[in-house]
Amino acid sequence: MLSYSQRSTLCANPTAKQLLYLMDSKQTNLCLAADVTTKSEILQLADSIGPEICVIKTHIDIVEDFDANLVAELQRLAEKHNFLIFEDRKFADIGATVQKQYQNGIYCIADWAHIINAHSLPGPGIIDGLREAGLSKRRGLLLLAEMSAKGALTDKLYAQKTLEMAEDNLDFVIGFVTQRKLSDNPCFINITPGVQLSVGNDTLGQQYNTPKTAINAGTDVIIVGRGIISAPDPVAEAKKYRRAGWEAYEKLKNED
Ligand code: S5P
Repeated sequence: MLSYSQRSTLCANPTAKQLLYLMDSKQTNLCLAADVTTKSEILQLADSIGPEICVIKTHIDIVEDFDANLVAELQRLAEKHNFLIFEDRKFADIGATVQKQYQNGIYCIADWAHIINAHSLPGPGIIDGLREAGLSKRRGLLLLAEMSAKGALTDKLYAQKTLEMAEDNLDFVIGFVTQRKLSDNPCFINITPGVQLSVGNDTLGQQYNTPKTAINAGTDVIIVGRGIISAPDPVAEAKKYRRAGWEAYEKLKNED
């Protein structure tokens, strides 16, 4: 099995390269889902948990007191702690519309998010629309191939077709939001939500696997939200997830 940094040298997309490289150098495959609704909470999480993560994932539209300063501060903390910013916007419209949603409006996502994601449902035009706004800024796109929620419509055929769309767009698509590894192409980064230290679910359809199960299914990055942010000591909890994710990766690498 290639290491993250070996894979990094093979990738053309600068964001994919940077992410795989930083995961190995920082020894973390943990992404924090910072699903909180105020500026101060996001920045506090980013500063305190920043040293443990490779990516912070935001839902910028849930922040009640959003302003441009939040983005500037988040970028500063990303530099300080060496992590990337992933805006989990889940674009899902025609190319012309998502392009505006990506670069315009209040959030101007293209200006600050290294990584965004999109549903493959609308077909390849969604990638073309996002690429026109993002590639010149050296951004990367993840396609949602499989969702973690119970009853999701993302079956095997859907995931396979999503993979084919990604293969046709290797310059901009850097991987997938998925529950497992979808392809042997070392440049595709598999990112998996629905992760907690014990298997379970929430009351609204979310389903959880452990870090070890996710990494053993071939994923590269584990996304953890409430498992960390709802814990009494989020920093201590983040360290646990970081260790669990990294140990599972090292074990797989050494078995090879
Ligand atoms: O299939 C998915 C895709 C995503 S990006 N399932 C998910 O849960 N997510 C996101 O991951 C979701 O929007 C949330 O921000 C995070 C999971 O949060 P948790 O609190 O359940 O760990």
